[in-house]
Amino acid sequence: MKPKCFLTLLCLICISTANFAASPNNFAKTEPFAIRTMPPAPKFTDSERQTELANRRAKVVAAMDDRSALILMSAQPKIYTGDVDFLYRQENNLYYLTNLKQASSALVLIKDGAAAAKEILFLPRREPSRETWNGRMYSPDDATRISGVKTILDASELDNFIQSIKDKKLFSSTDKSVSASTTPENIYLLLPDNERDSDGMREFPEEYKFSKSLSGYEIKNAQPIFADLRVIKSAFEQKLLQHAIDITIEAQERAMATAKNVRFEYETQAEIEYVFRRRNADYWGYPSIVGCGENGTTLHYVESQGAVKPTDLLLMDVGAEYEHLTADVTRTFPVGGKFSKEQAEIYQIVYDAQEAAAKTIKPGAMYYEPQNAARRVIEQGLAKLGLITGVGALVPGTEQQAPDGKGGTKTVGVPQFTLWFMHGWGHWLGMNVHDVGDYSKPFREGMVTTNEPGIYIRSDALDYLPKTPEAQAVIAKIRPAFERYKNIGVRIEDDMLVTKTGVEWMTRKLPRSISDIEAFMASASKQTISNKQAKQISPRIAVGVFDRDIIFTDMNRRLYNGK
Ligand SMILES: [Mn+2]
Repeated sequence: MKPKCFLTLLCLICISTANFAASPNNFAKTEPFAIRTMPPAPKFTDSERQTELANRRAKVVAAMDDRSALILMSAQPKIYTGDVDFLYRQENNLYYLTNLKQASSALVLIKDGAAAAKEILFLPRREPSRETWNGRMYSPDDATRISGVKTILDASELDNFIQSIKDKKLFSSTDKSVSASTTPENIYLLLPDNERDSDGMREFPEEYKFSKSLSGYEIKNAQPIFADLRVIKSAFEQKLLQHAIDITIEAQERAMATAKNVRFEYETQAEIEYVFRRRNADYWGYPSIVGCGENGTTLHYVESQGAVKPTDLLLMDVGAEYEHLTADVTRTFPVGGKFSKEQAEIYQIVYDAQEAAAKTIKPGAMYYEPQNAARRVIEQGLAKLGLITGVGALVPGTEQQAPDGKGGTKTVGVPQFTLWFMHGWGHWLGMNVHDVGDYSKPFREGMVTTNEPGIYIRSDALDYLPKTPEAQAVIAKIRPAFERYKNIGVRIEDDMLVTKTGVEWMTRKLPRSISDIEAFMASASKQTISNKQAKQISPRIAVGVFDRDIIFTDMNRRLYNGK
């Protein structure tokens, strides 16, 4: 080690030791500031995976009524354009119970009073013509080895099964090898469960149509069963999710370190998604948000066409997806390596809000507790900077009288702080970026939530306030601060695992405090970007995806199948 390097390192250690006292999750305690190659993917044996999946299926069955059947259909391919599809993604709950990515498949669980439920997997038969075009399909043995489901029927039997349900007859496969001993009374399907999907056409149109074609059954929505299970992450899932988060941390660090050489946002997006692909993520869990300067004030900005300027903050809200589990991590950092006074003032409020929220999370606490803690800190901070007229101040014109619970009335309305912090504090994280789970139940060990306060000083925000004297008076009061902080957008988002006693920051390795970010930028931007790969690379079980019979002409069929 050269003396100069050693001095630099010593300085960094001093900085990091000082920071550590203030921030228990400081990443610099044990590691130098550099872009790290994160650990390799977790590995599971066939038996570990089968046991995990069998446990999940057993829990689903335990939650079902007796004499009922659950039918899970694979996701439909989604059209990108013409005969080109988007990348295929399996329906989450089918994947949750089988880890199978094959299209045109279905899983049926039948609970008929017997000790063990019947599990039937309907799987399309391997076909040389299809494999030639789209790659290898699972054999029944592959499917059993991956999922642990032992009864595999050809997907063509699914029609018979559906017909037997419609006719209320006992199901028997064509070769009589599989048959049901009873007919179910209730059918569980994935059905719409919120106001954004009231006609069922957003996510589960086939299931919804099927449910309408059945009579004489009680049709039950399987979603609450899955939501209750998926909201708690097993040790197996925690390892996979941690890997998705680790890939995302590596990507964020690379993006921060390369920012000084970047001219446009799409280049930073490319640095991030390069790491996703290189670390064999499935994909992103949601389109990458990379916004510089005022673009950072648009919550879901995905165009990435703006210039990256050294005097601006760059906001990156990105998440790699690995084995159907997605990270969701936001960092906002100064492109030039140093926060300006105004940027730092806004950033510190958001940071403090995050810290305050995290301290309230523990088993038994309610979701509104961190939400309220974060809001309180942000409201106080905005009042101090003069961006709102005071704590508790309302947007003029939104005031209403509401019962105060003591026989009188009180004034309620839209709080002024929501001009600058207009989204929720966090959400469940898992197979969906905004994952399933009931927000009205207390925190339990194994839940994973994001912690993502933000402040966005949008340049047109004041234009939409009412043109009343009251509103104009508020605008006049906050305008000087508004002019000072205009176009600054800051979000900090971390992924938090609820533990027995509190919370674990799954994203703790990624620099987050102002001093850590500045030290990281100073150190990592001098580094040559390493293309060192993790020691262990992790290719995964491949499966060809097909559904488009349009390309399988008669000639193909005769060529490959001889008929
Ligand atoms: Mn989020």
